[in-house]
Amino acid sequence: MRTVISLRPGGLGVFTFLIAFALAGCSEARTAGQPPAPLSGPNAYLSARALDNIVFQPGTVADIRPTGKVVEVRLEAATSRWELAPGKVTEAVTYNGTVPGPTIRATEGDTLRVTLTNKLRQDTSIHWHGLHIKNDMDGVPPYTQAPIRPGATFVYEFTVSHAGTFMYHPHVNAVAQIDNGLYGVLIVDPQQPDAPKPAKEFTMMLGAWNLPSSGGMAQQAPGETRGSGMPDMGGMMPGMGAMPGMGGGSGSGMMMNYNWFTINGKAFPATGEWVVSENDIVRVRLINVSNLAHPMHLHGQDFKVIAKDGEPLAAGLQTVMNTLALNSGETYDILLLANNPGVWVFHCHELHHTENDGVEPGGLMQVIRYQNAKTAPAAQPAATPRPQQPGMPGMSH
Ligand SMILES: [Cu+2]
Repeated sequence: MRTVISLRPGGLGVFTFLIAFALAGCSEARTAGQPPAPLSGPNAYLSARALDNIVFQPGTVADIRPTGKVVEVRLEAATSRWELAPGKVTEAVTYNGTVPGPTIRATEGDTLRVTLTNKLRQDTSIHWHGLHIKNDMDGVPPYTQAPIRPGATFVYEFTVSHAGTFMYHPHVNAVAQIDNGLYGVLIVDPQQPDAPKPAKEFTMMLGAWNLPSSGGMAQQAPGETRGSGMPDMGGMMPGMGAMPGMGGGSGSGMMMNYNWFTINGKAFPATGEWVVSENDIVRVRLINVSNLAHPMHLHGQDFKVIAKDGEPLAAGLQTVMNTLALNSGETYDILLLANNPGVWVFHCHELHHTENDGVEPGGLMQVIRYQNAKTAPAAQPAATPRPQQPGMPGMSH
């Protein structure tokens, strides 16, 4: 049978439309992965469609084979003093003395060999969150291995399964160990480069801490049940009682009284600034290791979500948005196109998470500064004290 294409006027219209559509699709396929034509002019930032031209094409190969290359890492779990923000130092639990621990970066198919020495006074392990690995390397005592005892060393060795944004963390007394800083970023690169190649890449690992309060609760809402609302709880905060190296509580009685929130181990303003240039394509890897959800909101421009839990999203699922909620244990990769010069913030929109122990601004707030962009002049001191607003909803006093 032959297929007859009607050339009646109406049919022609549809046919032409289909051809145009197909050509548009081809043209998109040809340019996919290429940097977009730079937008120019003072109003370039007004285009809501600027990200449409950027289609992420992952470089991960379909048939991943071992590369024969070995990536060797030595980790030491120990308690260390760690500064979350200027003047705020805590006794943290760390890999190699920092929060997060060292970023481990390998290529899919590499052998990753990690030697972990446990300098804590309690058991630990490492779980490779998101990787497809052999069961005995998954780090979950007592099922896949015996717990790593204080003073002991354990070697994890496995073939890195696939590209993406992942993390590593203990799977023993996990609340106490993770909430006090024991975690790290694991980035696996594809065997062929992703496209487009970003001009800048940043990683944002979100953590929450349950620390003795200094009583700052100026912004605390009624009904909030954080430790800062109960001053006499300070001395018995589990952040201390369950601290490895300080007696080794189980952590099971820990309350969800998180009062410090960190990006890569630092609370604003210690989060620093990301500097970008106009028309940069910027890739951000977001990782939520905390026990809370964080709706991360970007000012001034949108971003495109390109991967979830390490898995690249198909072109049609790469969604443009400005607020991305990360649940506990999730990772996302996003691309943004820097087309709106200025100084912008990328912050958690659960606004208690942009406080340091109840005081704003703090916590999960990242400044993105376009090169040479200026910060607004500092405010003048108020001429008169602000009036009390005792009945104001949402205020604690
Ligand atoms: Cu949050």
